[in-house]
Amino acid sequence: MNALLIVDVQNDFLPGGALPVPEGDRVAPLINRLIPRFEAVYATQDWHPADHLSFAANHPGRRPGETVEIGGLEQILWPVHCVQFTGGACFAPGLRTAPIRRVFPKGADRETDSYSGFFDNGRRRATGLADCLREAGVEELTVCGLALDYCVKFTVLDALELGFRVRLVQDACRAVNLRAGDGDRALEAMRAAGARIVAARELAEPS
Ligand code: VGL
Ligand code: ZN
Repeated sequence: MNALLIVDVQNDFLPGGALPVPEGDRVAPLINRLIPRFEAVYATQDWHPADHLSFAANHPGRRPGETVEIGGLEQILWPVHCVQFTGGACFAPGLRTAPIRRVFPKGADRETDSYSGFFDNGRRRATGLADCLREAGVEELTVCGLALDYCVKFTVLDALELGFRVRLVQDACRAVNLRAGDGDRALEAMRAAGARIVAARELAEPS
């Protein structure tokens, strides 16, 4: 089975949100048109407690974009975003969420960030997504969402390592591009690891 995985299409990642991804609002309409092509649709949701250590605000004197070390892992500091049960953590209003079978929250542990939808950044805990996909008989995963150079990239790389075939829908993703070119480098890393990079029109129902 081929499933669609929608990564972190949440208010805080849209223009005007706390951690805005340029053109992040463009992906929902494309994703809505992809959804009917899939037997199963899953989503991840960045889901942090207010005291999460990925927030610069929780490190006095530090600013977003700086890095710190937490528990032996390098951590980029972000603006406060996707705090549990706040509007910023909600799915983008334009996204059709009814067809989503199951949502996998990530980043709930204060000490550990989680870019991948499968594991936290220290690979200490699984979210349950891999088991869920295997139980459902999913062999190929089609991935879209935000942000291309963080959560989408790490989700795709883990999916490949776990043995799923992966297609990445390039135009249904947008990058943060903290450094210019991050999005392009992320695409190249995913391609090199075995992902097929496709465009939404190759998958969406012909109209
Ligand atoms: C993300 C940075 C911090 C993402 C989440 O969804 O790509 N990026 N938290
Ligand atoms: Zn986050």
